[in-house]
Amino acid sequence: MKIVLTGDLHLGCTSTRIPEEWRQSCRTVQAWQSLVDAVIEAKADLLLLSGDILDRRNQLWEAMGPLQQGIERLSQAGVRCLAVSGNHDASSLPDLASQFPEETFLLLGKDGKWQRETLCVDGHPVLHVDGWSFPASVVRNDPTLDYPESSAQDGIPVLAMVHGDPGVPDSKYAPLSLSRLQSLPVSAWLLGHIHRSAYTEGSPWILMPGSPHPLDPGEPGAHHAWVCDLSEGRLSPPLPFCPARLQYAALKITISSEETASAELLRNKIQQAVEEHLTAAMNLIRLQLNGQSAEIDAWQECAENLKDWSPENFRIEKVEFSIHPLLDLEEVAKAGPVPELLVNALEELPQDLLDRLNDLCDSLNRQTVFSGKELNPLELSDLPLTRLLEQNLRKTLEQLK
Ligand SMILES: [Mn+2]
Repeated sequence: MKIVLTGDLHLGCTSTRIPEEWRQSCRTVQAWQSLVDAVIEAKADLLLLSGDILDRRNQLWEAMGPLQQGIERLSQAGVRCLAVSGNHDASSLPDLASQFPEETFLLLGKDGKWQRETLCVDGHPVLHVDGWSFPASVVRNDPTLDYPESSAQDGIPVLAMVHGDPGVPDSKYAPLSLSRLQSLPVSAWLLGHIHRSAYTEGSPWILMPGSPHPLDPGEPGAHHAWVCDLSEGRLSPPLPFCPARLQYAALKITISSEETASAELLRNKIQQAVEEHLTAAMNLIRLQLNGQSAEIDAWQECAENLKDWSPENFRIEKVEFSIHPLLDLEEVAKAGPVPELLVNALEELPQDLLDRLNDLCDSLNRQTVFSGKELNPLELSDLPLTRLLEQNLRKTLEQLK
């Protein structure tokens, strides 16, 4: 049995900051239609949807039609859908589910009560799917606290689905704990809510599928659905399935001081980096240009021209220009006590300033918005303030020269 797993489609939304000519292909409704095609093509048996299928804020009624049509197409191809609702579709998904027979589309765990559906092949039970749905858009308790552990023990694999916020105990979107999830008697967990995917190996394995299509530059990297196999009573670990056509990406290009400023050279460097690192059909790039050069103005103009460049598979969304004038710091330091102080500060920021910046990092890392989102903790070099300081020090030194 082949099972496709996904969630957080947010049907009704369109990816932000994209060029007009990409708009049509960057609608989540379009991504859903591509996913339905891929599921049918792969001859999957089951599609599991882990909540926030519909977006509460965007084009809800326009999204309903394509969702219904997709479910019908899947049903005609013999693919059944099982879903749970999330904070965005706590009220809209039950409405949708009521329009379909349970053999076509089943919403599990309505009203916040765990529900089990047992799937059979040739009349024999092969898989239990347990699910819990958001009863309202805010849920402050961990839904797995009511998970009925006693019903699980009959040797048949159990795949459990729940939408929620792992590692954020005070979340208003169903706080979950990975260690509690792993302690429960199931074979695998399909979660939803966080748009960046995360896979935790083990028994049970835990999959946060991430959104199958990225929505804004805050969701960089590859996005896709997942697929796993059930054979001989075992669920295989999930693998990527149906890659998103769009990817938000950051790219760093370094200019060396020997290179003469040239639009063609810059474009070649970018093209090469895209070929090496980016695989999506459409890549929206935040470019960082680094290095030192005697031709700052010329490079600046080359960077400026990038916004009129429209290659087939990528666009430059934004350029962070960090090419600095060639500066002999040793020479500059000799000019007097103030330049010396500034050169020293550029090489190593004064300790009291570093301490204060580190405190700022710490306090940002303690905010719940960072913890539990599987983001790496912020470091000093991530702070725009640190970069700004360095840039300003450089500027001052350039003027002193
Ligand atoms: Mn959510």
